[in-house]
Amino acid sequence: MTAQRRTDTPPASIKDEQLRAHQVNMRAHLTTDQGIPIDNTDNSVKVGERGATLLEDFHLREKITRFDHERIPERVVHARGSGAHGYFQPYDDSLAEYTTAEFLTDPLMETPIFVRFSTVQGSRGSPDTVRDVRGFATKFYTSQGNFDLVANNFPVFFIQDGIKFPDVIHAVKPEPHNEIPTGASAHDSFWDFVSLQPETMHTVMWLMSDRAIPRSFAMMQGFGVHTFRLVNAEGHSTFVKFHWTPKSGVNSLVWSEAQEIAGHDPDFNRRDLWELIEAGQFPEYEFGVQLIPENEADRFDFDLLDPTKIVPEELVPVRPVGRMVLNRNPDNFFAETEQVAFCVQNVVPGIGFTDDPLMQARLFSYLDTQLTRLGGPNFASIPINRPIVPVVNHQQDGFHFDEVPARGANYHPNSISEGYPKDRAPNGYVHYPEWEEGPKLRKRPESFADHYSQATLFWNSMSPWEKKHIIEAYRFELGKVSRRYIRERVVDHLNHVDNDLAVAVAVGLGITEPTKAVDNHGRSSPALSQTSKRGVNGVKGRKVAFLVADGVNPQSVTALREALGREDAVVELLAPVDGEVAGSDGTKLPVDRALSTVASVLYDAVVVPDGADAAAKLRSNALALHFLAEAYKHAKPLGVLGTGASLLETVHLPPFVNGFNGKQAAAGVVAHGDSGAPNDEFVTAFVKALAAHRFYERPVETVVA
Ligand code: HDE
Repeated sequence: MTAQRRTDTPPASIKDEQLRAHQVNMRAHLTTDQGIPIDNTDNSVKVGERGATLLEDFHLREKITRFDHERIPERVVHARGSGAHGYFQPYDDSLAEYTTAEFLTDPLMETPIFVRFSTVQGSRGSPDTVRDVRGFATKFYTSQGNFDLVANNFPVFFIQDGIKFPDVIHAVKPEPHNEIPTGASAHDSFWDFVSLQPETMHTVMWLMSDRAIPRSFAMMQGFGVHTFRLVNAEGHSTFVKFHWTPKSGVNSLVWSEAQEIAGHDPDFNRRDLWELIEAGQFPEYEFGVQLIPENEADRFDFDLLDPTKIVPEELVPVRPVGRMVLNRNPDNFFAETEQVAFCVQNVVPGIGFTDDPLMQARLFSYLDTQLTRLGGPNFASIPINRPIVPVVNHQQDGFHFDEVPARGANYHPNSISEGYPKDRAPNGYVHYPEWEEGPKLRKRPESFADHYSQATLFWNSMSPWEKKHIIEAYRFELGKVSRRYIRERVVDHLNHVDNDLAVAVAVGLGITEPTKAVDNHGRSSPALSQTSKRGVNGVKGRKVAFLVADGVNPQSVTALREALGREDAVVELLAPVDGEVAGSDGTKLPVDRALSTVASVLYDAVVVPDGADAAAKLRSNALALHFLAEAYKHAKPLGVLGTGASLLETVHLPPFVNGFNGKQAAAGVVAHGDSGAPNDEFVTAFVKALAAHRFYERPVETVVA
């Protein structure tokens, strides 16, 4: 049973209506691009039935030509992405003190948005679940024009100055001689760059953490990274950091699982986003700001203009100011998700830039890249990119110009059109008049020199399981690096972050353990740990596999399935073969999928219902046993009912080797000893375990799966 499909259609926004005006009614007869009705699209025009094809066949030529030119260049980074429509709404008008941006200050205003999530390194067809940064770009179609918040799911970036962007991207992308690897940073050139550019250290810690393998786009944070400005009606500026926090908690996969998913379902995150929205389980994110008065910018031991630094939440709390809901899937991937063009320079009155040198380079790059990618300067009038407010100016002509400007002057000032269109719009955009003076220099500031303290802060803030995963990730990535001296240089840098970390990585790589180079400063920021952000807001959209076979006790299936459905979780019955299984009382239960077509890595939890005959059949089915053991290894909640518990013994899961008696349950293993329908206590405990997501404290080292 899948979760209830959406029956209510979200109300159309102005943006939806604008897009609908471009929709094509396909319930008609075929025509050519010129609108000429087509008689037959299955055969080309030939001389006789078997003779030469004629050049005059304009339909053949047009059809083939259009096909030949279907591809546009993929994005140079963030090529693989998934989009969704939705809306943003501020909670109240409290930001009016800081900004004139209407969409942030009018609580009655629902601003239409389009979001595109992405990976960075891989090409358009690469798998979703690779270890990588995730893009989280939002286009707000505001009453004052488009605001694009082109964010990532990490709050920091690899480099401090945009001039290093081509270098870091060349280093991480597939190597130029053989175009290997796809969707991975585990190769020599990336780590060579990292080892020579220590400003990468902080962001690389995030990359080695589970943040780089999110369970769902609906379960990851988003960060504007740079310090922006909010500017109020008096022209006063306040520094601001932008945050998205998912309402479903921040949850991740584990690495071996992520790798397997890449084979079983390369579209895992894309499918999940699509299905959540189709089922009406709309992903939601809270929008938050960290506000820093300009005169307090110097109170930190880092530079606010340095994009490799966070402002710890303990120093400046994140103030929740609004929420975003994703409630509509695109109608067409190419028209919307592929052609959407985010540009960092798209800001509205009330929002401004700073001198962050990474941001400054981005202000150039995004518009520039669209010129090639979308074939010229008119990309802003592609339907998905159009603002919802009128666009009036003297920009004209060029490839794909699709406006028909009214007759009159095409310059400013003019008198023949009575001066229209006019400048000096009320609340027209004014660049913040920051006072600047100094010599022209190609130089990094001294205040950007500390590359280790915040990497250490991140490390210190991790829970034991997060630290373990980080060590394993470094061992994996550097283990794929063939040049030993690169491995050694990275470990040397890690030794400046934390000696325990460096030693643990060195041991895994079989290289000399470094002796302590510096003292760990001992500071931490609890908000950085995923443990502070997991398991909130129930189990909406979580997928639970029920392993069933002939002889299953239907009572033990139905009650739990209904209870989980009420919580908006998705339940699927998996059996050795497709079709249906016969319950112990003769009831037929439809099977959702045959075990051979799925894998445990595609589910969040596993239930083995009661039923002696079913349990016996599953105990002799390697796919079922592997499914259960693997889910256990990946720290997932397991529910076992009555005789279903016998499967745990068969796969020799550590706490059960001496026989399972219903009381020895390990963390996240919820057992119901009796046959028959599970009681409320079991259901509550299982839902709670599902919401908690994973039980990393479980001993899994000896689990063979
Ligand atoms: Fe980007 N980035 N970037 N980036 N970026 C692009 O623009 C660039 C950076 C981010 O879903 C490109 O339209 C430079 C930080 C996202 O369409 C390109 C620098 C952050 C997306 C580009 C950065 C991002 C992009 C490629 C350093 C997080 C995908 C295609 C100076 C705050 C947007 C395109 C989408 C895409 C340049 C660094 C986020 C080439 C030069 C920092 C989410 O213009």
